[in-house]
Amino acid sequence: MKLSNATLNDLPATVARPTYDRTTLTAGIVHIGPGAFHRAHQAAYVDSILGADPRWAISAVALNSTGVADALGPQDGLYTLALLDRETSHRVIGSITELLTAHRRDAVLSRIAAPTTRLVTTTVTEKGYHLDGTGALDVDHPAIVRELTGAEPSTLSGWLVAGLAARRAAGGGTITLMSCDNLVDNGHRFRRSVRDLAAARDPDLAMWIDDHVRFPSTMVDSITPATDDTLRASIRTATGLDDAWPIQREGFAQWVIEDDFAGDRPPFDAAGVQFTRDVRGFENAKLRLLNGAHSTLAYVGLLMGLTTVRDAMATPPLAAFAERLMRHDIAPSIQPPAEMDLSAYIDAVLARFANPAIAHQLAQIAWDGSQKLPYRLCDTIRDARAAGRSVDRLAVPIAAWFRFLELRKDSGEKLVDPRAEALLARAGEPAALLAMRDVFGDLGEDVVFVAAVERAYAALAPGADLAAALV
Ligand code: CS2
Repeated sequence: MKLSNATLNDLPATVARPTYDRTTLTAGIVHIGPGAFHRAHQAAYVDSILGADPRWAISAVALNSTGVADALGPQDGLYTLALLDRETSHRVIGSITELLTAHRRDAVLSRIAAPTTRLVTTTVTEKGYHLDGTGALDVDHPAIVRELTGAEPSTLSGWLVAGLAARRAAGGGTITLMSCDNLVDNGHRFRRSVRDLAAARDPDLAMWIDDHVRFPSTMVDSITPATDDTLRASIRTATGLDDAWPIQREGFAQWVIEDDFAGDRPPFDAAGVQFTRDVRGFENAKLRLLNGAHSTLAYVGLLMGLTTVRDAMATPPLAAFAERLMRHDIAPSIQPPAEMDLSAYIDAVLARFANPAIAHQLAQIAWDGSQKLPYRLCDTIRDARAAGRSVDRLAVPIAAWFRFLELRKDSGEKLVDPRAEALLARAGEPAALLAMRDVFGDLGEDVVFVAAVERAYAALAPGADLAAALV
């Protein structure tokens, strides 16, 4: 039997399920990019508030594939979320009430235009915003070039410009657009990607956006390993039902949102979301400490032949290196919000990484290094240089990334990165990689940093004692 509205009551009592009447829901949120992270994180928060306010259900829009719609459509949008903690618990999430794809252009645009829609959220990963190294819309990107000449929407910015134009024409009123991706100042960056395209295509629309659209920044956090066969099998055992696409994540989740909405906002506070005027301290702590250390474990761990974050944390020289990096090299660059104790935050992140219930693939974290490292490590390195601190340790994950690129080049295994071609062409040449301004900006001209990377790169040579490089 398949999970669906009709079989919800067949679930065992141990599995939590929607306590609200799904037939009374209206879609107040359009979410673009309903991948695993969205379904693990935001959709679960929404599921928690729909009993109190049924106006915030989610219309999920997948721009690049039909996989989610194909899997969840026959299940009425329902799916199971496994929370991997000391004990695993299961919860069926009911907040997605509509599944759209790019094939249904008019339905997507009308959903963005509808007055009942008051929030558009996105998880399209760093590369989905098509920004250049300065944070403006990348007008040289081929997909953006096509959109500038009036082609049908294909990028996030293109869809939103078309959707907001439809909203303006329909008198749909003010709306909030909220990025839930791991970018510094994600609200500001999201605004650039949408507004720059609108300004080039239709200056009146750009002015309408200034008056009607807010772009709050957010910090999102929950470790979400990709769905695998082990999960599928355990879900069948726990629920007694077939679920075409269950999701897993750690028990911990955090969501901090800048309180800058156009009109009313979902009552997320009741579900543990923090609204704040200043989200920057939270974003920096999370991106630099958690994601920066994650990428470090990924690249160094893969060089050491390890597979998961859990294994990396069980490898003393690497776990100790990640901790030193966080405490001595990254933490000094962060001004935490008053309520945050950075040392306790680091302890908690390290404990989460070591969670024995989670097999989080290092190879998954290693994807898209060219898009992630600028936020995760390069900003920290820039701050350390400006403050006169050593960057020797911070150079190690960068050098490990360079060695990882060589591994991929030599093995022929696919390098998952939108800049794969340029990266593979430069693999083996640290100076050429450091000259990529879209990744390193002016850091590539900083002789102290370049020398530190070259030393770390030599220490991480194939066959070298890698533990010795982790000082
Ligand atoms: C990870 C993140 O895949 C990655 O690059 O670092 O997805 C990380 O698990 C999340 O940001 C945690 O909130």
